[in-house]
Amino acid sequence: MLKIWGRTNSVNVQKVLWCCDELALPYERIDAGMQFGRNKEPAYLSMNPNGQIPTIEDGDFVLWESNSIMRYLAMQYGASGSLYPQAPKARASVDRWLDWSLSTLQPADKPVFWGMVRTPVEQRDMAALQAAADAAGKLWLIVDAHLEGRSFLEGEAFSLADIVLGAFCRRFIGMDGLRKPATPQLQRWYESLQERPAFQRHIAPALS
Ligand SMILES: N[C@@H](CCC(=O)N[C@@H](CS)C(=O)NCC(=O)O)C(=O)O
Repeated sequence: MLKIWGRTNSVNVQKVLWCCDELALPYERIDAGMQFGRNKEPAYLSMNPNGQIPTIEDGDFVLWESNSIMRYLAMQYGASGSLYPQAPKARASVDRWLDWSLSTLQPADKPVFWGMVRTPVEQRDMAALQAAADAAGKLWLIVDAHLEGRSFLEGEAFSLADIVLGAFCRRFIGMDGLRKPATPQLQRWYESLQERPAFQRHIAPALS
């Protein structure tokens, strides 16, 4: 059975778990990272020299980088579905959101998430956090505009792009205490994601 290494409060692990559920793919998950350790041990480093989570083992095939893992799972176990479409333009359109999440969105999300969720209240620099939230908000306005007239990020079919951005959006829309721009299309899309059992199971739980 597919093995997934990583703690459930990591957004990059959550994306992979959500993907597995959309594919109805059974897996065994092993806690690793932060308080669980394991990811700096030699056995883990031999699978993933970055010492980061997630890592998967599918038989003797080992893979790290969450977006690459999702692409692999969708190709291997869901090739006929919409998660990772085969037509070049449709696939490239999904890919750009996956790349954008790594290059642009996650770096903007990280200071807000760590500051608001993993920093004690009395140590929070709220002015800096609001500035970081404003920078992230500008990115979400791009997504909001793109969603106009679309049910999902790439049209009428749910894809890996919705998983990746949906997991990060939970941290943006679902986080109180900071001012955010109005994003009506994003809100409408996010509400549709909240109806999905995999979202409720892996993404909705409290941020930690
Ligand atoms: N680009 C990598 C990033 C992996 C990453 O940053 N993982 C974090 C958790 S989200 C990690 O391993 N943190 C160290 C730890 O949990 O001990 C991916 O998408 O898989």
